[in-house]
Amino acid sequence: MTTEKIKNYDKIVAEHNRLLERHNPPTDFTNGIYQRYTYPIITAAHIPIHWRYDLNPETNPYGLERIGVNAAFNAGAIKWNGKYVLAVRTEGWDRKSYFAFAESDNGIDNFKFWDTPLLVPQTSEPDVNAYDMRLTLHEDGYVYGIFCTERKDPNSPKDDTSAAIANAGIIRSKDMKQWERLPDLISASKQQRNVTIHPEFVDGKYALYTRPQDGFIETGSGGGIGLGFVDDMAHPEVKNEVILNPKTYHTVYELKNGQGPSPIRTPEGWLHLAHGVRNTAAGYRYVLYMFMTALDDITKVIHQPGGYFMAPTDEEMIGDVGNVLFSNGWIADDNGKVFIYYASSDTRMHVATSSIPVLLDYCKNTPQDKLYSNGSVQSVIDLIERNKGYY
Ligand code: M1P
Repeated sequence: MTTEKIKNYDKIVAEHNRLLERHNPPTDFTNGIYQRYTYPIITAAHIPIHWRYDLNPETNPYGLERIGVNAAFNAGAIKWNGKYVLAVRTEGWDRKSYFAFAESDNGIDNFKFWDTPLLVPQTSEPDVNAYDMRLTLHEDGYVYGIFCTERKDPNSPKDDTSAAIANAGIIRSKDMKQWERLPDLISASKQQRNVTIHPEFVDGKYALYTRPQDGFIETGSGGGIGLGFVDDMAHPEVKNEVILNPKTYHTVYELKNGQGPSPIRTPEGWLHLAHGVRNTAAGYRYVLYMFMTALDDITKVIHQPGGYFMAPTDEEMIGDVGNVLFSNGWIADDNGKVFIYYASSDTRMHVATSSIPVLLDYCKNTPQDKLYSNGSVQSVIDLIERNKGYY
């Protein structure tokens, strides 16, 4: 062990420790539905120093950061060995994303990264970019990590250097250390993103939430959040894909939507968290919304509150891709507390907390989107009527 240090080492370490050890109190305000927290839980600056700096003063005499991280966001989540574990989308200065696991004892702060980032086993066609992993413990005993694998479109014109194809890459593990790569998803759609697995078998089959899309960005005729069934995850071909939750004119999911993490089972139905996208003069706006499906028929939406569940506020609106909230991870504890892990503006990770009873109340009793302005006004008038005598 050498005592020689690179330039500014002590300062870099002190700042890093301050971030990692920072207590994250709840914000003063809550709307009753969820509680936000004061600080982002993971940012690019949380990534271990020895993943970024050459710490040998001989080979790094000026103390330069060698492999910089641009953003840490869109994390999958799972409770594992009593810890809150996130699979963080870590995006380097080179724009490539990879997965890095970080864990916390309380799910709110003090997230620490595991020793090394995950080297994902490859198929015969390497992932050019890999991101947005959903982590799901399935009743078959495996933890599935389903992520977006992106590759250049081989059929694009030669001078088009950005046309890409997105599909679902799949890995699974029984110990979260050794991962087996399965073939990529086979589906009727040209592209897929935001795919995750239902945690239970349905009539003996695996069920996958999908998001068929025509183009890399535009979903086109891909009508919303899909659901399809797979006989064997070692041959993941989705059959009978149906649209479970369509994109809809003049809603917060007008342009496109996507399932977030896998749904949570409750006594009254499956709780779903999703993102909805609409277009604006300032670009796309991504918000989170919720819906519920029936326990005895997961193709049936039984409740869908109108509007968004969470939208970007304050600092959350600013980042690499502004005005975006995105979630692909949540954890429900046995006591009913729910940790919602969400990213803002493709830049950083946050947590919000709620509970199963509160989220059920929110889903069941928030008025639906009636799809007309007068319908929205009617919902307000109905509430005013019911409130008479209370104000
Ligand atoms: O930039 C916002 C999000 O865009 C994509 O999501 P979707 O396919 O639903 O539009 C993803 O690239 C996601 O990672 C990103 O956060």
